[in-house]
Amino acid sequence: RGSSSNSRGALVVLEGLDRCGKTTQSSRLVQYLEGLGHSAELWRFPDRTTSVGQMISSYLSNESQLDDHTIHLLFSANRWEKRSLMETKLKGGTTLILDRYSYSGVAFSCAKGLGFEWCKAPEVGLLTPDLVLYLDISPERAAERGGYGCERYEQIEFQNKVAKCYQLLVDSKWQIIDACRPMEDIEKELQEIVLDCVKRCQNGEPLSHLWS
Ligand code: FDM
Repeated sequence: RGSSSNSRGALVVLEGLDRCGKTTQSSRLVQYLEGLGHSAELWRFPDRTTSVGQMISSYLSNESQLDDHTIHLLFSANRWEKRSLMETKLKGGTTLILDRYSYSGVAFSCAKGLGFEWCKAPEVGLLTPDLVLYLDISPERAAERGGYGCERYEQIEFQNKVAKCYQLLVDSKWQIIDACRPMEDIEKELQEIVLDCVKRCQNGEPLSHLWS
C-alpha cells in the first residue's frame, strides 16, 4: 500500500501504570487498523511465552525471587529476543502495537532504586518507537478500576514512584493521554494519532534506535 519504496509499518507503544487501560486500548487499535485494511499485530512485553518470559512470569507472580538487576536484564533480554522479528515485521509493512516496552523496563526498575542510566543501558540498540502513547492516570484512580491484583508491583505507593520515573523518559515521540475519560473517547483520540503515525511510516520515515 505504501507510496514509497521505504514504506514500512509503524512501531507504536502504549505505556502507563497498571490498570490504566492500555491492554484494552491496544487490542482495539489493532482491530481498528485491520478494519481499515492495514496489517497490524498486538505484541506485549513481557512476552511470557518464551523461556526468558516464563522466568519473568514466575518472578511477577512471586513464585520466584531474583535480584533487582537480574530481573531487569531478563526483561531487557525478553525484548532483545524479539528484536529481529520486530524489524522484519515492520519492514514487511506490518504495524506493531506494543503493550509496554523499554519505558516500562526503565520506569519499574528505576522506581525500585536502580540507577536511571544503568537501567537504560541494556535497551540501547533496540528499535525506537515512532510513537509512545502514555495513558495518564493516578494510581488511586487506577486502583479503583476493580483494584489491583496480587502481582508484585501492584501497590499504590510503588505505582507513584513508577509514575515519577516515567516522567524522566518523556521525549518528542510521546503523547500524554488523559486516561480518566470514558473509554470510547480515549479510543477515538488514539485512533486519530495512530493513523497519522501509520501514514507517516508508509511514506518512508526511517527507523532509529534507542535512545535517540
Ligand atoms: N515490567 C514490564 C517491568 O518491570 N519491566 C519491563 O521491562 C516490563 C515490560 O511487569 F508491573 C512490569 C510492569 C508490570 C509487570 O506487566 C507485568 P503486565 O503488563 O501486567 O503483563
